[in-house]
Amino acid sequence: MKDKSKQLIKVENFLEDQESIETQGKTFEKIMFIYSIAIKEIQTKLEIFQQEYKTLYNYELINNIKTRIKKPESIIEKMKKRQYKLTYKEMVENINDIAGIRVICPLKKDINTIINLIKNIPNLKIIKEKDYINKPKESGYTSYHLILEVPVILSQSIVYVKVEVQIRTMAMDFWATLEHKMKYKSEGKISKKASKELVSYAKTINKMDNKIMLLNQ
Ligand code: 0O2
Repeated sequence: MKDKSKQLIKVENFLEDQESIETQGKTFEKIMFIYSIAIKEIQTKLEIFQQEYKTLYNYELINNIKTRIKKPESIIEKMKKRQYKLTYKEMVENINDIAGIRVICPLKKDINTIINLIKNIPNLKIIKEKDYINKPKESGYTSYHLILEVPVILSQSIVYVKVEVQIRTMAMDFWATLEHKMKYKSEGKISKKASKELVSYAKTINKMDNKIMLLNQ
């Protein structure tokens, strides 16, 4: 039976309308607490799929699951870049990857299996999908992104928050991790020559992913 006493709310309504994010006080802690529960919920479900495939089907569907909450400095930087007002309301409405989960799998075909498993989790809403596998980013970046709306069940209310899930193969992850490090070290400015090389390595990795998948079949 449904618990009708629980109020359904979006995380936006949990906040003082115009409070500034830069103070990073109690409100920040409260919001991040809710995001961290949403991460735990999805992480647990993914770990169950991972174990299920291993135990029942003797198949390694997922190698690794990584989670993170975006650092306040990175949130503020992203908001400034996009010219949002630095309020919590703007933050939760517009920044989709405050809570992030990365799922790494062995083969390209596993990505679709994982997407379907996530889509079939009850009570989750998919609010955005980005297929950077069929349409890689200009940088060469490949991955599949799902932005989920996750209900976080608290004692007095159910709060909906967004979680970004990035799904990619080990090879894609190898490229993305190194490229991210290179960009981070050079504060986002890498030479044209290096960018071109990175795009070509991404293409090589994609070819390798396709070949390895065929080899496995
Ligand atoms: P970090 O450090 O990983 O958190 P949106 O508001 O969702 O429409 P957004 O957030 O720009 O737009 O989404 P996008 O570009 O689809 O995905 C953002 C995240 O994807 C990034 O988060 C990276 O994790 C990853 N990503 C996107 N493009 C690249 C890329 O070219 N190289 C690498 N290595 N990763 C990429 P952050 O906040 O940039 O970084």
